[in-house]
Amino acid sequence: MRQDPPPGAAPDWTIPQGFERYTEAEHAVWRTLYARQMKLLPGRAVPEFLEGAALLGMEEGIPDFRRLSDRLMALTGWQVVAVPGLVPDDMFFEHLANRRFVAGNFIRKPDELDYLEAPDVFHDVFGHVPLLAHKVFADYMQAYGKGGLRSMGFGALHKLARLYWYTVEFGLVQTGEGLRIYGAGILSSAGESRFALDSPSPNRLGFDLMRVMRTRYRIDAFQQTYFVIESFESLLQQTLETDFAPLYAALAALPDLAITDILPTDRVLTRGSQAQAA
Ligand code: HBI
Ligand code: FE
Repeated sequence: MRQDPPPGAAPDWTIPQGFERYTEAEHAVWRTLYARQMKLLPGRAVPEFLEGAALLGMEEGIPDFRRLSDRLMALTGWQVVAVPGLVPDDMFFEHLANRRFVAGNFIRKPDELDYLEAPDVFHDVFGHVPLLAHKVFADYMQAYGKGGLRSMGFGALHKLARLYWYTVEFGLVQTGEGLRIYGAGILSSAGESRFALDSPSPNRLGFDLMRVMRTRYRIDAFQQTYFVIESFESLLQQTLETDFAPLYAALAALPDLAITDILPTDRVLTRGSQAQAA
């Protein structure tokens, strides 16, 4: 069954950003969140994220998606388009497959700076867009969108959604300087930016494609397990070179893994105490 877009939205679910309608108070919420994250993220975020944010210029207030898209188009051929909230999976993948990132145009209220509900413009744009200025990551996002469309033919969307969750939203990466954050769900959260790297509570495990697609996730609290990639190049290579069809067939016969399971085959960087989750 195909969901219809809400009134005022185009058939592809996009809406005008309405940049002119933002109030000074809404821009101020953005600046508060931006300043808070930029104090935390040097030395925590992957350098490519910080470079992307600087290149795109996001410090003055909620960015105008037209200006953002112009800059991004010149760098990696991506655009940012506004949507009213969550869009259906097939529409989401369709946009990614065409190098369009969908972003909510609304911003959280000043008294809910740590809110977790529907992704707002700060999560979507601050969290996700800087890495779209990086060529390899930008290609990974498009490959994910194409893979998403294919996964629907195998009834395997919920398995592939876990890959998005544990990479694009909550991924960590190994660098010469130590672990760094690249997942947008972490980068846009003050609490989780600290927790993901510093806390002894969560597991930190080496990334493995099959392993990740078997692992459930939670959306209502800090993660209890993070997966660590070696590089964006290796992540992209694994997704481009893998034929997912046999993986989906194998996954259908394997039980799901609980969020905190650790397998004998896992490369364990941190065996978490899970004290935070108790
Ligand atoms: N819609 N606006 C929006 N943002 C998302 O991140 C999103 C979505 N629709 C579906 C979706 N994500 C999922 O399919 C992915 O998490 C896999
Ligand atoms: Fe997100």
